[in-house]
Amino acid sequence: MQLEKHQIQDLNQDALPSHQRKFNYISGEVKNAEEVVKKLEAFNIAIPSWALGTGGTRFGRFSGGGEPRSLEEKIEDVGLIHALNRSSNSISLHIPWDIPDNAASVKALAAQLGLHFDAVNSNTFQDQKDQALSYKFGSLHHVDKSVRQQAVEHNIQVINYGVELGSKALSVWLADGSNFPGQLNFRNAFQNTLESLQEIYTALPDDWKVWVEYKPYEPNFYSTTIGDWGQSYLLASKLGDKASTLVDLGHHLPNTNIEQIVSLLLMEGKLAGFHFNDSKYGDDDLTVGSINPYQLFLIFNELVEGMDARGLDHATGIGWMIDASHNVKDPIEDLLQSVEAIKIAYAQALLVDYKVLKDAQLNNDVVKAQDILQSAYRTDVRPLLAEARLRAGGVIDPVSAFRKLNVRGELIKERGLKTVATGL
Ligand code: RM4
Ligand code: MN
Ligand code: MN
Repeated sequence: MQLEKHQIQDLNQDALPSHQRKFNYISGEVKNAEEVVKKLEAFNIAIPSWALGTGGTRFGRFSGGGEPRSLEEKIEDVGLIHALNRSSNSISLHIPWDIPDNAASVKALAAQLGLHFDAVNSNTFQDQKDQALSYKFGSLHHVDKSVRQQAVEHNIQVINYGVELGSKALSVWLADGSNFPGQLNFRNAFQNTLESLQEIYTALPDDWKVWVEYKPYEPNFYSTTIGDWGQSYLLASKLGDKASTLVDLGHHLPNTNIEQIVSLLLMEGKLAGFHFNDSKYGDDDLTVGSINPYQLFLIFNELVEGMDARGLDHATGIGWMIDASHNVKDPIEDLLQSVEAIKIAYAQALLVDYKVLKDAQLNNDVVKAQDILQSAYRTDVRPLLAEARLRAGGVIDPVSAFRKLNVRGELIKERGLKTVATGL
């Protein structure tokens, strides 16, 4: 299914008068409205191929129907998201959940929908059919060299797929860890991981990067070999310039100050990018901004200030991606909400006057500093987002457009009610 231009225009026609009123109001209130709209237009967030179907937990999975049955259909779904919000112009593949057997035709389909391929992700946390050796006790950190070798080769194969698709980064997340004290020698596990990553690093093309993701627990519950940003940063530093640390918002213990981590990684030139989601307890993979939108804003506040300090382009300086799972929502609606939440936080951060904030900091004016941040956070920037979408050819209100156009109903007609997408 593809959306026609006239469908989008018709919907916008109805919503225009109300949008115009709100946009005029905020343009009068905010000094840099025009600049913010331009930046929002340029800002895109990659959609993960594994999040287009219904997610599940170890207790069950409740499919909603019309799920993509193939990589091609997943690309079409991202095409639909992008047609509505004009902010999701790339897809990130998880291999082997999605194997681009025919790279040329997959690439052509994506290009036709205005999409390209973001980072490719390897998977050594599950055993695949026909796999010689098991990852039950880990992959790149494994005590057995031949298991490590198998995992290294898988990562190199993923790079090769990515090269064919035009990706520029390999994202590595390892489930490697231990479930019980004494199971593992921490130093050896770390050293093995480093050596395996070094082999993968050597296989990277010149213009590629490797992103090292960390996570404190799950599936292992006593230790994870790349468990926090310090361990990831240590690996990335030892590997070299092409390696950096990927921050997944759900991969922190409760109350961790993620914005401070982000600020320092950025300062060191070692922030690869993000996996956006939200959580209450752990790696809950909930809709971005659904639980703690203020934290998301504070992260963007550090990002904007830190990226400007380093002269980085906001849209392309680091990787922006969603990593979420949808157990009870329509996956496309959930992703539209997530993209919206990310862009809201970004726009609010763009409202912060960093000169005035710096002044407040230098004068230890704590009250003023808090006020500057919270005033930006409490500004309703949604009309700025809608304006950016409108100018880029998208819809004023993506979720309501998705519903009015009965997109899910059409997808169910096309694909059936009982389809199951590969992924989380
Ligand atoms: C992990 C991690 C990875 C993701 C897998 C599916 O918790 O977030 O980034 O690829 O889940
Ligand atoms: Mn992740
Ligand atoms: Mn995760």
